[in-house]
Amino acid sequence: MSFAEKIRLYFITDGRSHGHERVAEMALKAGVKTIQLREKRLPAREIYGIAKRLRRLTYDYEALFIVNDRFDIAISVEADGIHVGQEDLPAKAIRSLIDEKFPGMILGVSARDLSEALEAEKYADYLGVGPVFPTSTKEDAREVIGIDGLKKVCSAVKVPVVAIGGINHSNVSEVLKAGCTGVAVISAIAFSENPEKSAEELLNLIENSNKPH
Ligand code: 3NM
Repeated sequence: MSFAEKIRLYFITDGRSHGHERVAEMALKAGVKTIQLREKRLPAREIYGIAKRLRRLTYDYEALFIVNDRFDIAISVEADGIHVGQEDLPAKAIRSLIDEKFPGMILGVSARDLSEALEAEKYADYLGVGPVFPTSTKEDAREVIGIDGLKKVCSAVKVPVVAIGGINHSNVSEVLKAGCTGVAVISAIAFSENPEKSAEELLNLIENSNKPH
């Protein structure tokens, strides 16, 4: 399966529902091929433990494992990739480290508008772009960029774009039509009563949308 196919549905676990491992395993069982660990509350030692277990799980399911923000933890558990936001370690610095010491590691960078996206794509293997719609999952999310904002970024950058923010079953097809490679979700899976079923339904909707490009 290609990288583009793997990031078509990108699940982020932030630990606020069902527990990281349980919800990640439900998503993996449904067929999700990219899991990101985004843990902002716990001490490093605990995040490391969770990351190690998620690394094992994602190996078993042949899925990508990406760690948010914590490059130290990503390296320690041999994650496939690291994802950084605009307030985290600079993408440029991480790119140099990856090229020098961790070749092949994936670098994802969040971008909230066209100028951030154009800067980030110099270093990133993919961009996380949003919030496309209002989200209550990220307290410090900026104003929404909407489908039009997403389209602008997707047509301007060369690296794959993963759209994020308020994406769910009712809008996923519209989001993919904007030209992005994949969609990232937290609540559409994690806050569902049945995360596995929810992930399966999202994958079906995605399967019926346009193919990745
Ligand atoms: N980053 P949900 S929005 C983690 O815009 C995150 O960069 C965003 O959660 C960004 O799928 C977001 O529940 C939260 O809306 C996504």
